[in-house]
Amino acid sequence: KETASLLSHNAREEVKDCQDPGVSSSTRKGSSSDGPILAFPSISTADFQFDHEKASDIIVEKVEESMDKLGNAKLVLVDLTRGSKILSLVRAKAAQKNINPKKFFTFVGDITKLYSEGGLRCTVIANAANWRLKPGGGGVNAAIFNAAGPDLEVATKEQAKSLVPGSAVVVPLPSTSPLSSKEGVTHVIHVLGPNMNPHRPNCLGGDYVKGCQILQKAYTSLFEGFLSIVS
Ligand code: AR6
Repeated sequence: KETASLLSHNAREEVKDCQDPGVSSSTRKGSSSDGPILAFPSISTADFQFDHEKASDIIVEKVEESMDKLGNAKLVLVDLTRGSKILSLVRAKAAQKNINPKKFFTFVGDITKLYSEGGLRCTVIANAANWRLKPGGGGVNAAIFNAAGPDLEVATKEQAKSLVPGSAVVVPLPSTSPLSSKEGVTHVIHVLGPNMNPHRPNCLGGDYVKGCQILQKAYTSLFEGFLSIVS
């Protein structure tokens, strides 16, 4: 309960303190005049132990590549805590590259409660999935499957049985799911990133040449999946 209220507090603070000129108050309230938003976690950088410097370079590079295709849509990188290293790295690198803060920004909060606790309406959210597309396992995967209820598991099975590293699958979320009714989420995109953790399947054993290629492919698939929904 304490963690929940802390997260909620953080999310509200982010809204209140947000210096980012790109996040208009109507975006935060989820006004319909704003374009669709994809909220995504940093793929592979927690349980899968991918290097944060390398991951942040890839996130910024891939975001930059998609900028021209977004139209009025936006991308938001989300993490749970204000002290998130990946969020600070990405913020700094995106600013260096002059990435339009109206189209890409970072947000502190639980990706399953962005609207109810953070006031940010994101119709599409990404999941850092496992290859079996199974619920549980911890991290953002467990949080999203728990919040969405059994509807997400059923809907996921209709789209795919498994994922190869570097790929993504778009899953339309039934309106009966609490994540749809409470948070306004219409689609979940499962993404499988590279794994550097020897205790998880398909570990790359420190091969960052392969790892970076797979993470690049993962973000390309994620952003293409999002664009296929909104275009
Ligand atoms: N809201 C926002 N961000 C979150 C949340 C949340 N509720 N929970 C975690 N994060 P991880 P991976 C952030 O470990 O490294 C799973 O067990 C977290 O701080 O979820 O790709 C799967 O089943 C980090 O920045 O994913 C796979 O087996 C980011 O989400 C494996 O872990 C990703 O952390 C995937 O590992």
